[in-house]
Amino acid sequence: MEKTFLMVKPDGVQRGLIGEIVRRFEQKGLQLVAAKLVQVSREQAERHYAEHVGKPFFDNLINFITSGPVFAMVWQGDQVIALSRTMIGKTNSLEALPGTIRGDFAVHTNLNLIHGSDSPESAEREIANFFRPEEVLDYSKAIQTWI
Ligand code: FUP
Repeated sequence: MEKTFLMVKPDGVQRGLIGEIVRRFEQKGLQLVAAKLVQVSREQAERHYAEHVGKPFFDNLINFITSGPVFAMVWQGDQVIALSRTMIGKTNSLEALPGTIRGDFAVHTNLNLIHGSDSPESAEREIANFFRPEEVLDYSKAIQTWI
């Protein structure tokens, strides 16, 4: 079963949107296998956003993601990486459609509420940057057989 790393960013935590965001993924039928509130360090943030080093928005991005707690999660499900990115919506706020998390709640591209891994390789790297292996649980849901 595929896993992805999802993170409610500091703006989502400040705005009290953790519950709303978790609700959407639960309702969809995805499985939460790890979660915790984290104050991200600069080193951890720079590892997370390594692909953006040198870009004009990099410093702002690191300052933002370390500005307050984030809610880090691992979700599991069939094609969960693509599915969760569809539910999150486009990075550019003007392209994030209503019905998506960003489309419904975010106005700015840089205050866009939530991060989701974009490939299995990113998911593995990002999960390892936030969770020890034993924090990611393996459990079955009775309900899983008929969703
Ligand atoms: P996403 O995968 O949708 O979170 O987007 P990216 O990994 O491409 O970008 C990570 C973060 O960098 C975004 F959430 C916001 C920030 N960013 C900008 O501020 N400006 C840009 O042009 C692109 C990204």
